Amino acid sequence: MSDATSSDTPAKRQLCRETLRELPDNIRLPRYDVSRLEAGILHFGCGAFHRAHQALVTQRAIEAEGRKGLRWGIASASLVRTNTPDALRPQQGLYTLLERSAKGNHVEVVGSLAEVVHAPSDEKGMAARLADPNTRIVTLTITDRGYFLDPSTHRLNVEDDAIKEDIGKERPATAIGSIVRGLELTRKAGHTPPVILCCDNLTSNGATLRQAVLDFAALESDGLSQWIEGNVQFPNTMVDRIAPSVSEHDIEETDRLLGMHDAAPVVAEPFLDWVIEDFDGPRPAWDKGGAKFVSDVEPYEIAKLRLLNGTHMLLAYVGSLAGYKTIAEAIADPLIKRLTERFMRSEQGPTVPVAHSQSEHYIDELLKRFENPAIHHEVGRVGRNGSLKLATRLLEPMRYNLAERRDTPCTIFAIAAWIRGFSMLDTSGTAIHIDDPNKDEIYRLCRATRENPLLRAETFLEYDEVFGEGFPRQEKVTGELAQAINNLHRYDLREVIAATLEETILGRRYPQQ
Ligand code: CS2
Repeated sequence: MSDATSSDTPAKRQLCRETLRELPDNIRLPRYDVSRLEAGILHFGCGAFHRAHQALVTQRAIEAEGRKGLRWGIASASLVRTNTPDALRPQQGLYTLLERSAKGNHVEVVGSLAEVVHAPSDEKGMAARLADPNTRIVTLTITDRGYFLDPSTHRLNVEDDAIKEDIGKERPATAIGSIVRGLELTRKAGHTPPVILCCDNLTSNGATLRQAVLDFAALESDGLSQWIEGNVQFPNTMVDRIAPSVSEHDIEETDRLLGMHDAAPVVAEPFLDWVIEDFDGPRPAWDKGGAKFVSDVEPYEIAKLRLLNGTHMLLAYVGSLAGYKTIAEAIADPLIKRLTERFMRSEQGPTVPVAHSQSEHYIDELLKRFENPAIHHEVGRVGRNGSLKLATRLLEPMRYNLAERRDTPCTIFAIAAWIRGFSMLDTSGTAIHIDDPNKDEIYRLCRATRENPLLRAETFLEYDEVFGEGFPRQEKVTGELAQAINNLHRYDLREVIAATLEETILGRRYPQQ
């Protein structure tokens, strides 16, 4: 930048405030003075999803309000790693968003990050930032893993070491601990607390976060927990935009499009949706940027979690067994597409509390979104942390279907495919790496039940932390899961998918007659 270099080779120009005006005309720029933004929002989790979704909607909101909008800049924090702050700081928080579709790219520079924070080394600290009266809204995208919830009860896992470590700490490391500490400071100072918006794919995400915060606060002081209960709003939200991880190729392409370097671009599909439960208090004009404020988020949330995220799990596990690298590659396989459609229309669809025509329309739209060939959404990434995601996305709808006496062969198949991944060996005979906080226990269950599909099905279904307590018609579920596990071990994947679709039995029947 200004002090760039005195060496012979001039430094490559880099995206920052000073170089904004040099960008080609076809790049959409922030339509406000980015140097005058103030942080009114504190964000936990400065990842690709946040930057492709909330930061863009906030950019639109700031633009819609003119000068008044400048108070809604975001102080966006990475909670552990320094890569994103390191990449974004030299760019004063500016970065490129590439919206990709088969038709081409829409390229936009986003400027709504007023500050980029690395929480552990931040001088102020997250709690003090939360308690700052200028912080009117706190948002979170920390993935399921960041909440330390028991997956079957959705309550804070108070036995987790990260949570135990944070109790009573002045500068907690977890988001939940920092929120509680920040609210404690707010209460002491007598300020109005900020509204806290969870933007992760959890069931009733606001209510779930609220309960986790109350659970943490109660470990420290009942008074604080009661004060939070009576004074802090945690609206529910539904967030939706597919944002794959960024590759070297994406960075090179962005540099080519900009004619200068951007160390931290993000990629997303054109689709964007954000539904927020209405709350009291000031907020950016997010509704001008594509968000909706509604009185009840639940129908949107259930439809999204089951039809989008649940189907993503099926595609990720079946796709990876088939050797595909991305969701788009997996669904381009006609057999997998048939399985996916059956799963969406006959199993997940009927469990969603919206009109049939609406859910069919959503399914049609989703199939096109999954097929977007310009989005390289890796199956390994989509499938990670499955043990935390199964309950909401597959098991709850399956329970509902079983109670309604509706069969769920595709759901059972997806669960069997997830389990199968943990017993796959690489060429050196080692279990393949799967990113999951419970992976050691899952590998252990696989080793303990080797060669015995029925025992494996029973053992997994008894793994309460993941599967919860029993299913309606448990014996039927056990038999079908054993069958699917057996088939995936013994037969060619395509044969197994075809048998699932045709509802035929391959090999021996479980439980044995
Ligand atoms: C995906 C989501 O990785 C996953 O769990 O299902 O990240 C999904 O892409 C987003 O929720 C789309 O809105």
